[in-house]
Amino acid sequence: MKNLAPAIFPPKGIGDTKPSNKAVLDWVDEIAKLTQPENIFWCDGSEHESEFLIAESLKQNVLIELNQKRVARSYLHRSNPNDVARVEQFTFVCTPTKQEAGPTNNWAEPTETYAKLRALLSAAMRGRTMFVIPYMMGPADSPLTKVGFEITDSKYVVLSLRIMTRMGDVALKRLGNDPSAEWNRGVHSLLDVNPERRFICHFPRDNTIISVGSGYGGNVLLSKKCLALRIGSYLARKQNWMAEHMLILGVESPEGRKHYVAAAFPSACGKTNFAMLIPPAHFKGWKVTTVGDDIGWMRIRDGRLYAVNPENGYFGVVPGTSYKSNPNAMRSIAHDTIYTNVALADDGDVWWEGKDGEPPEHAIDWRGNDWTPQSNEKAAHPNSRFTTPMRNNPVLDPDVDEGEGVPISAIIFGGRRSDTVPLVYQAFDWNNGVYLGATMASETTAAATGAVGRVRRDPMAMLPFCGYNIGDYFQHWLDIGKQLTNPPLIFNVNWFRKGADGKFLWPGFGENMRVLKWMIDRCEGSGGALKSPIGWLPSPHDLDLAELDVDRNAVDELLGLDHEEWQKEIAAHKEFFDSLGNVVPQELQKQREQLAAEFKL
Ligand code: OXD
Ligand code: MN
Repeated sequence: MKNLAPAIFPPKGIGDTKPSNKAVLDWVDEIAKLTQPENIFWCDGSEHESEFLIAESLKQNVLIELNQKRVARSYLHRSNPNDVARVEQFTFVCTPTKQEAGPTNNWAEPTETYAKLRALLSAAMRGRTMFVIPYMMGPADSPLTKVGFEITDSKYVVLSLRIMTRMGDVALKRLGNDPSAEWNRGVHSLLDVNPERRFICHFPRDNTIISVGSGYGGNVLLSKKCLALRIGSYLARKQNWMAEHMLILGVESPEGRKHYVAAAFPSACGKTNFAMLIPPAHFKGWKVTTVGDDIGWMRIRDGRLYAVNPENGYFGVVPGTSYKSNPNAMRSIAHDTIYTNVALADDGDVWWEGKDGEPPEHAIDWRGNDWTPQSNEKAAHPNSRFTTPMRNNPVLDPDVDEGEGVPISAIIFGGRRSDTVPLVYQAFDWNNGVYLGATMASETTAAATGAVGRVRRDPMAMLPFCGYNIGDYFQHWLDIGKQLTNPPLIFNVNWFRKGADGKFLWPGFGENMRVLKWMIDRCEGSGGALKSPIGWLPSPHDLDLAELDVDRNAVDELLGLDHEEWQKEIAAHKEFFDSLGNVVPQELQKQREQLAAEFKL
């Protein structure tokens, strides 16, 4: 079976950095007794350790060496073909009551689930190495920062977490020796990578995650979706902060005025591209910088929201990434990157659909089979990924390590919608913005297993990631709003609207700067807009469309509201709220009724 490599025995000085916190040591002891590994490897995230683990991974075929002249210090990993995306159907929130997990989560009773998982983990690491990884989410000195430990039997997880988190000594220092300090317990085992024994379980009350049977990043890099979002959102509500599925970017005018915006788009809807946007030539002197590409943690300070990116790297979708679509991502992944499930060209370079240049005449596809441009199969899996350090990003924001976070001027929601939803509009106020986020929808993508292209409601892009009752989550948003004296403006965008010919109406990518600029103008009180039933809409002349090759009719269509489409949309909002039972806050029901009245429903 792929990935199930035997134990490794490191030379002295590697794999022996034991934490001193007694609570951690007791827990590791307990998991080792249960899983019975051949040995325990205490990770410290050092260069030395990483070199050793890469060498072992190459020997055991967990990693494949790439042409180091083309992609320096970079490797390819192939996951089991049955294990290539997040599995929402096998993801559970295990709270004492089903009510606490709410209508959008799979719920499982904690005691029974612990017993089931303990049975699966019993002797699961026999003959293998158990790695203990200390990591930190957030800058070293941030009040938002959290410490986690992940136990895993996968070297791929160790090497990926070294990129994705601040790993090792920094985390141990942050935790200290207090056995009652808050830290997350994560246990991962590949087991036999069998979908029938694949469970991603969260125990928010215990700050614990157990993930078995998968090797795919979103299911096993427990720092990311599991801690930073599911457990994170649960802690955030309790502790009065916000854990959101949001990119964070900085945008600076030629005069040096800088704003930060946070944007929640569902998985594989262009968060990484937007966070690394390069303004078109017409916007000379404008700069966009990245704070984060996937997750934003925000807290209130002086009546404003301040955000940090808890992560240290990017786990991005590869297909479609090119020098045309996202030059900064291409530069980021040109070295020190782990690729998962892309194709391997005969010259040892990586290949994927949508990469610049001609496809290779022959390659090995993501499954390990021969591939040519004539093949019916894709060379790279549609959800193939790069894992790359954020320090590789040429436009990394200088304040990415700022513990206080960056002040957020605007929050943007958005999804993939072929119709109905205009290119951009602004909510009337915070509560109306919360309604807008709560009712957002998107066509599904390959980031999770299941049908692709189906419109589903994905509130705040958190449907798969909210670790508690979604009604309480909406209320938390409303409650945060009450504490803000200087709230961010809230917008909705849709880069994906199509015309009657089925083609995208908007060019997207760098041209999204035009929309971003209008949002910044609105933040500064200068941008024009018309009041519409759904919010403030720009008219074509409010957007800077100079030197853009999009015809006037397309712009009208992009900014237009179709009465019948919106009647259907509002009916779908009602259907969605009804499907949640009676958890939706009154304020949001009121917002919906007002909107329905506007459309004579
Ligand atoms: C991701 C996702 O990997 O949202 O970021 O699925
Ligand atoms: Mn994501």
